Amino acid sequence: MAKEKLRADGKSPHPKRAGRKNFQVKNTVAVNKNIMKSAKSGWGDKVFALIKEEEKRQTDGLEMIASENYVSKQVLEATGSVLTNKYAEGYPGHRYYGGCEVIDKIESLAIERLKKLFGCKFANVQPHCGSSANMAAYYALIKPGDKLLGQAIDAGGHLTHGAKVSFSGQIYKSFGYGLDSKTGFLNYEDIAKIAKKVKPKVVMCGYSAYPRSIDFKKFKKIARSVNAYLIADIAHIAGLVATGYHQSPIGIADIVTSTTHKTLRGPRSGIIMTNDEELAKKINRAIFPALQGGPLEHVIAAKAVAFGEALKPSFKKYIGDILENMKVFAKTLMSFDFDLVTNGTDNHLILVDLRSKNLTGQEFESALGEAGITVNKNGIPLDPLPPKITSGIRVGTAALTTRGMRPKEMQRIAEMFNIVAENISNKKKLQEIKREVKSMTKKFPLTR
Ligand code: DSN
Repeated sequence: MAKEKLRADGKSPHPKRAGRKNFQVKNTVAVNKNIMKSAKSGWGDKVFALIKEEEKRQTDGLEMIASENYVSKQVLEATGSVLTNKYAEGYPGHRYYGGCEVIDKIESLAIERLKKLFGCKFANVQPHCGSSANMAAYYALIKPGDKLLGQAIDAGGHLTHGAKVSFSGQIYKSFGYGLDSKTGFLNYEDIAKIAKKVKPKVVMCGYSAYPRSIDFKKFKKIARSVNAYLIADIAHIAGLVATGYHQSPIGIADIVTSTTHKTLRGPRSGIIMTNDEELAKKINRAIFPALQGGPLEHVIAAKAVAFGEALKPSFKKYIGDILENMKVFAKTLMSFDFDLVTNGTDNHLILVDLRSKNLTGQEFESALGEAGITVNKNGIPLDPLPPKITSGIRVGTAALTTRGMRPKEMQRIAEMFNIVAENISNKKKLQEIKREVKSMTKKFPLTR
């Protein structure tokens, strides 16, 4: 029975056993202990069968979404641990529930490691995600109706930086700055002019789809010139900042927010940092009790593990490898006449402008998907097409670098992109590439 192949609905394919449940969850501790083991054990739960299916998808394909990565086994285990059972509203030493003595040690460890990693004085590790980190940063600094200036979403900004469909564009009076229409780079003089006109209370910098470095000092000057606070959202470049491959906003921006699952290679979550003690208190109150209830201590434990991994010298090498891989990938793609926004990249991602290839982002994302390569369609600056179609794609190298892929593979993958672009409707060719992708990924297993 244990070895019997299961259907996705968790029922046995054996006709006599088909109606029966394959297992009963006797205790949740056993379930949480090792979810991947459970998925493989043949217990038959429908969810575990689907998790297994997703694991296979992640293993067999080339993951090139710039905001994704593969976490270590230890991060995965902490995320799936018994800590999910515990309520711990409050902060270490000041909880509203009993039995938090171990949880306190775990959360304190996460805070200490995070402070060491980024060299900051105060850190909050409770935000459930990047959006809640940004929400708490605003809550700590401004009131509903105050003015917020962030990068427009169609210029690479994030929803929470003031987009009208987000709370940030509805609760606050939001204004957007764009990119230089000729170069695609940030134009600090233009941003300063907009800030002078708008007079925001908060300037937000840091982006989801910007392939170049950010000068936080210039942003600070702009913010201070209009008496505004500066928030830096380093969600994408956190790993680069932590290892010195990108200027750090710590000590420059008033508040720094981030996710932990992109180049930082931790669990799906958020963090907030500052060097200002008064702001730190406001941030803590914003997260709890204002915006969140019980912290996800299993995820906080996984963050502590990931921060520990990021403090090791091998993580610095890893980030260097991501950047080298991206340089090679971008150069090879350009040799096939793909246009890149800003003509290149300083970080882990590129934005490909597909107009010269006569393709939309949607078409290329879908064809690459058929070939086993996952990317996301992405608007380019001043994109004439709507967000569901777009004229571009965003591509990153963080996840493939985690698998151990290096410039040789990057070159071949860029060639595959070209083959897919030239054979967009040729199903046979796309299947051929998919087979090649599968054999390439076999050489770079996920369990490390
Ligand atoms: N949605 C994320 C990204 O893909 O960049 C940003 O939070």
